Amino acid sequence: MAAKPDVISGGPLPLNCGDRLVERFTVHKLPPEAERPAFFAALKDKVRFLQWSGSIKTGPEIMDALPKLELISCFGVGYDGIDVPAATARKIAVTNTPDVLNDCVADTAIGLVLNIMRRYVAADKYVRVGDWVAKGMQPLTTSVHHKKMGIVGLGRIGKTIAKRALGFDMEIGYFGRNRQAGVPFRFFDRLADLAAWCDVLVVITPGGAETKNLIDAKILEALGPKGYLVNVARGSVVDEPALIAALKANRIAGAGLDVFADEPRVPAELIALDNVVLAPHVASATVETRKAMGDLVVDNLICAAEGKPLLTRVN
Ligand code: NAP
Ligand code: 8YV
Repeated sequence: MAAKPDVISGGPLPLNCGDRLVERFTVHKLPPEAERPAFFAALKDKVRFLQWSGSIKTGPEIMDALPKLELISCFGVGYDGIDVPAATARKIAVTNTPDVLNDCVADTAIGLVLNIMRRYVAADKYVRVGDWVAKGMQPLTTSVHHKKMGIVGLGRIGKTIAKRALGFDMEIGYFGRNRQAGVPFRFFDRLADLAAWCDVLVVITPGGAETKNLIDAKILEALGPKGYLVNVARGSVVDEPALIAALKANRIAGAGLDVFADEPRVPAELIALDNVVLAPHVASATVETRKAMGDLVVDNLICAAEGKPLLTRVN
């Protein structure tokens, strides 16, 4: 029987996806940073594949340390940690896990919209700590239905969020670098105009240098004291200190956040605020979706090992 191809694993795969990997590959677990030069040197003549995460910072050093590298198979649709031009220049393919997570991420975005505008997390706490008895009714909240949702990045997930928002009779506008074909929603070519127009701004662009601090103090000012921000994209897309300042001064009404600038560390100032709802980067984190993502990571590796076309190549 032919030897199994070698793969470096950048982290555990969910559910039984790791078993599927081990069945077909000899798996080498990525060690802590300090041990990596020796680890890569020992494997440089045989490793062609990485089972990876798009958040692992992966530049030319790693690629050059593994000269036989053919594929970086990332878990997650976002791959902002990977230097894709450097990979392309070395004829290394990069794959991700698009589409299989659209529904879950959209569900989470809507969950955050509902939670921050209707204050359901606060309502739960209100009952538990006895405020209902002690103080009477919880203060009134803000309706979601028939409000205006601004979507920053109307891609695969953005369109899925829009579909759900239509179920709440919301009006939808969007911003991106391009007008999207075949959508009935209003396109804004200036992000500040979208922020000023909408009641809730939902951010779902890729991360990375191009979108860094796209949501800055000016955009938050345009969103205004009655506007809400929901970020399910990447922490880097929002200027976090500017967001904290705006929330503290009630210059925006509130924020629902699944992603942060320095995960898993969330600034204490943000945690202390009661006009935010926080989640630990769980938008795609269901058994069903994580299994589909893990399977896609393994399927891309199997395709590469068998010389077949990759399923979800990004370069
Ligand atoms: P996608 O289909 O590629 O959509 C991305 C959208 O962002 C496109 O509409 C694109 O439109 C827009 N965009 C790209 N660069 C932009 C820029 N510089 N300025 C403004 N708009 C820009 O990607 P997707 O599958 O929907 O995923 C989007 C992102 O969501 C991922 O990359 C990931 O970072 C994040 N995500 C987060 C979670 C989570 O757990 N919280 C889960 C999944 C995904 P134009 O090209 O027209 O600009
Ligand atoms: C994952 C994500 O939580 O797909 C993405 O881009 O951010 C999430 O689905 C993440 O990739 C897991 O590490």
